[in-house]
Amino acid sequence: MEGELYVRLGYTMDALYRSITRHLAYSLGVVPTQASKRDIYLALSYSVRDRLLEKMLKTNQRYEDSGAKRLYYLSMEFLIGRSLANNLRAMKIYDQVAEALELLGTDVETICDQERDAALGNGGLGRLAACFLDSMASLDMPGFGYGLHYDYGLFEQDISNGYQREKPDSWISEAPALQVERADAACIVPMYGRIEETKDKWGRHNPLWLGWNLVTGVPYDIPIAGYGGLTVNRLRLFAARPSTEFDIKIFNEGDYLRAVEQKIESEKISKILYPKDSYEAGRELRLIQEYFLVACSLNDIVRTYEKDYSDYNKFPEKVAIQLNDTHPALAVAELMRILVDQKWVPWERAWDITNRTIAYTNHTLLPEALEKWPESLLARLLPRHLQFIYDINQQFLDRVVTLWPGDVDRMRNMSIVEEGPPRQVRMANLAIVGAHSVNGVSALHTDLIKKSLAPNFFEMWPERFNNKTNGITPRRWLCVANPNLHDLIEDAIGPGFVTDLERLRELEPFAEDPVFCEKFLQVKHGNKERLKDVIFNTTVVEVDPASLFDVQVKRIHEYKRQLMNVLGIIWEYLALTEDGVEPANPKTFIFAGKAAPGYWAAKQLIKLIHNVGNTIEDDPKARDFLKVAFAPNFRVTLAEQIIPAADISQQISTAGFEASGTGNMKFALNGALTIGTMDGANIEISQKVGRENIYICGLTAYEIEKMKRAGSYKPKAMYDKHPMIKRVVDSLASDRFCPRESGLFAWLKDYLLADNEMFFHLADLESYVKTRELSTKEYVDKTLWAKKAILNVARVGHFSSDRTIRQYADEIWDLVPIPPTEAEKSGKLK
Ligand code: GFP
Repeated sequence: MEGELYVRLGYTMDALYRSITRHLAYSLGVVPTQASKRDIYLALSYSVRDRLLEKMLKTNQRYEDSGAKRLYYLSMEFLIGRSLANNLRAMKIYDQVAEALELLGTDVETICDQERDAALGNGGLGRLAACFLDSMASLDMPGFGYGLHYDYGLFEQDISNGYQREKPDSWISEAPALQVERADAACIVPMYGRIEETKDKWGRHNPLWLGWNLVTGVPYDIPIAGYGGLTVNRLRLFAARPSTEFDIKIFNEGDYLRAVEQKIESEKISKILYPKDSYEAGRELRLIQEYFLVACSLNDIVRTYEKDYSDYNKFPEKVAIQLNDTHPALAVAELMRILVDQKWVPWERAWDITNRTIAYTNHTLLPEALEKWPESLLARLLPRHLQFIYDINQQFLDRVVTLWPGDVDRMRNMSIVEEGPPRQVRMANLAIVGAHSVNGVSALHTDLIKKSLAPNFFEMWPERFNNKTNGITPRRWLCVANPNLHDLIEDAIGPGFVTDLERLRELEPFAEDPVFCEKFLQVKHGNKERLKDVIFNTTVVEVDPASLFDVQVKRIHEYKRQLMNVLGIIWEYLALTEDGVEPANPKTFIFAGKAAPGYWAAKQLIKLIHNVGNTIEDDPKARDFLKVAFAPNFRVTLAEQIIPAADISQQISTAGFEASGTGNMKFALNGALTIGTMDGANIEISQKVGRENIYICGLTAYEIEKMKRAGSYKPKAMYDKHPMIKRVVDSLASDRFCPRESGLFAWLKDYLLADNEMFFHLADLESYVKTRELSTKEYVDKTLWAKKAILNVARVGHFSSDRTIRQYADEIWDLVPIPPTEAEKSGKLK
């Protein structure tokens, strides 16, 4: 039955082989016998793309026929990584392709390995967006991503003498095999210009936005395959192009160079993804990018809506828009502008429509990440939008005054416009006022939004605030990243858990089964062997798979406390070399992560990790017990190689700072035990896996908050009192870890001992080190370890992004699945 279906779908080995060789000849112009791996990768990608596009068109037809509501996920970042292997698994053609590639004298892993990552994101927020796209397609939901088609993704990281060096990541050469250009759906985006105050024919105030510059938004569609391959949604990424190839007027005036300059100016908009923590540097371009995304997306959304409806009152019943952080918050003003200025919807009704359509997700409480834009910049770039923002603010503050007459402080705090100098527009306030839903990404984070980020808003609109704890897609983070673990689980509990992850619970009894435990440990060992090669090839550090792999991989940031991990390593190193205390098991500390190019402290941390590693390696007393490896150029693909090989997952952010984390979920799903603080989703993970199966340490968010308020954190006193803390900190201040660069890390002593040290490193250090010791001891007992690890796998089903997306769909979007028709399922054309 399935065989027949595959013939009809063109998914047999024969059909795939023919398709690949056809693309080799007609898309690439090479004969199979002379094809390079890269040629074969491209030909296979085109073959897969053909099939995905066919399904994408059918899916779209299905959505159109059903008249279903659609969700648009607006995000400046989509960290998709590689697509090919994921698509092969989703379409269930991995084995057929493997056979076809054998005929071409190669193998599927080698070919999939040719693909470059699409690194169109920085970290958690962008990867979450990619997991959500996967879940929406896998759940047959009409949900679409809208983003920017950056020429350059996140920079590539090289390490030279322990220092990070950045190189451009030219992803664009990769793109054609993944996407289709949709020039037919291009749109025009106005910016700059001036307002002319006029009156309409009834004498009403009628401001006109004139004299703008125009930029064209050209969409590129990347098909997103749901698991099973029948529902294929799309991620639409907009590239900026000049509104005409060259400005004819300037060109005709004979100023060829200025015309070329203007072309380059327009294309700059989608050139590069801004690294996090660097928005400051090019502020104006970043704001233009955000607006460009919003303008292109809304244009597309409205155009799609108008194919079926002319009455805008129905808009919120047919359209939901989710803002991934405040980056696309201008959507509030843009939708108002479209409705009021272009569709002649009265202001009040337009506001109701806007509010019922838009929802906002907050991903961080870090004050520096809360976007504010100078009013003067907005006035220049988007004069009409600024007028809408003023009007929205006025209406809103009128309500605040009615509710709390005379409470000037509250008004000042809630206003969308912050008093200057300079006056600034607060994007979070705009998003909260404009959206009908505001959600955090873990239970603790949502609680903190209500209590500390936006308490006044919460008091005004308690029903608007809700939690949606993050999740991850098991398709990528288990099937693709850890196929052997997937197969082992499938042998134990049968198929189907990949789309129903709570079913992993059925694994629980296997935690007591010695045969299963043994196989589980073997899978882990195999993954460690593979990672050993990856590390050796990129760092020349030789790690031992029999050692405990203790892993911290994520963006380098002070709040994530890679520094505390290093302090822990130094502690163990000093105990070993000076006090003769050996760790219970040899340990390999694996780090990976990028530091924003302008973030000095984070870059110093990378150097410190390398230097501590080198010092240990050079010390014969230490090198057989401890090892440090920093794997360069962290990206989705590297995460897929590292996470399945981890024994310990370090999730040690200062409590209250990590909104959720998603790495924590990926590691637990792959059978690593977490050492973590009570932060973000760690708390919910500990509730699910059980406190005996996770290593919790450090202060809670509320304890930290209390100490901050009381000013009672005195790190210097801890240093004076605790001899080991003193030894660790003093070793940093000495040249022990920088013999050839004297004084390099001396700043860290002052940093750690300052009363205003924001991340409470020393407050948590002792508890952290003790917890690490316990975990290393327990690691020696393989039966106990396997049991705990298996229970982690069995109990993290809750953290599937399918669950998260269902909650968004039910509680925020009012979105229902539109499953494939019988005709689609049987492969018959409609
Ligand atoms: C942010 C938060 C994380 C959270 C993700 C996704 O990540 O705690 O898990 O968003 O919600 F900080 P970054 O984009 O900052 O890495």
